[in-house]
Amino acid sequence: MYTQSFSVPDNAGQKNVAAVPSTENPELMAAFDARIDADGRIEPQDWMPDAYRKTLVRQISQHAHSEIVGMLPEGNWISRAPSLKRKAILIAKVQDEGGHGLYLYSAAETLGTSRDQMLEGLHSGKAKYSSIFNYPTLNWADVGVIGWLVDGAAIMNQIPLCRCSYGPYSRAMVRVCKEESFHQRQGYEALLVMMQGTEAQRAMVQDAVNRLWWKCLAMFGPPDADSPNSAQGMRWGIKRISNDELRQKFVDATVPQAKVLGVTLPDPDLKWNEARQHYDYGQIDWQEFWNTVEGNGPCNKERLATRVKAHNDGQWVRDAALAYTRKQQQRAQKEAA
Ligand code: BYC
Repeated sequence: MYTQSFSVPDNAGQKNVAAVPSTENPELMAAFDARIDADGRIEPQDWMPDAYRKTLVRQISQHAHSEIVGMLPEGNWISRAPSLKRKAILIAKVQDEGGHGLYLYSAAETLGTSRDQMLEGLHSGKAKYSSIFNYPTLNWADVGVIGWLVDGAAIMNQIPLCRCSYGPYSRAMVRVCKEESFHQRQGYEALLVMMQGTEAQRAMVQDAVNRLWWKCLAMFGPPDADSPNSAQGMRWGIKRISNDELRQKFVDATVPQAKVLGVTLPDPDLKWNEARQHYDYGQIDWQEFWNTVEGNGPCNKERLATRVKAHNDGQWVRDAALAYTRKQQQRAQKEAA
């Protein structure tokens, strides 16, 4: 449904933002700007302005946190999956999300920020993670809808990141997108099966779509006009397509999928606009979005408490691994002496 071939022009969005005036070394800055303008890649050993480094650490670590916290709403359903097949698929998917978090933390570490610093940001509530994971998963159809719509929105946003100017992030995203594509398909297939089932199953699917549709549209971030980071992110080739353009692409791709599935998207204003060659859609509740991003959504506290507990419960594993490494080093030193 979404593929790696999703086409992104080389310099989409970069042209209309001037380079930031900088107090950094002008020669290094000029070389950096020239590489960005030529759509080159920046690697960890390359010089980069502090603000570029900070933006990347912010975005990549938040992305990593989203993958890790994103394991929780679906993880809740592993023990209640309706069949062995669905359980095996769900375990594999949730495990993939954990893997995505690890690649992304590793990519962010190449920028000089430690995993401990990033986790401290998450656990103290300072760092953000995707708003979508602060809503409950009330029935089995939610798991299918997360695959279809949440992973679908994630792929739409993440395929352009495979062309991000920072090498380690862009390379991590290639594998992440391939796996997200499987996640999206498994969710859609699970829903297709439910829609061919009983009236009660069809009602569950519709209920899940009704609850999650608007939250998925908000995943793309605030409207372009209210997005403080977009212009600079585009200029630096981190973001390639704006929040609103990606949201529109997602709506356009999803409407025909909803028709095939036989569900209604809960938006009376959703209709094809012949002049724009896009679907028009209604107003997103941005106040509700910001309230959730600021920590006051229905599950924010529960999600963070679960993550902090898992981290604390795993302390003995980290202690044991460090003790083992120390023992190995001491043995090597003794042998060398
Ligand atoms: N939720 O200026 P803007 C997944 C924040 S996980 C929370 O537009 P930017 C999956 C934003 O951070 C998918 N916060 O920012 C896993 C910024 O605050 P700060 C996660 C949001 O960075 C498991 C402020 O609002 N994907 O796929 O230019 C199971 C202003 O926004 C959100 C990624 O993380 C939000 N929805 O653009 C299933 C992709 N939106 O940082 C699936 C990588 C915005 O200034 N990230 N904010 O304090 C990105 O592409 C960009 O960071 C965003 C935001 C498009 C999200």
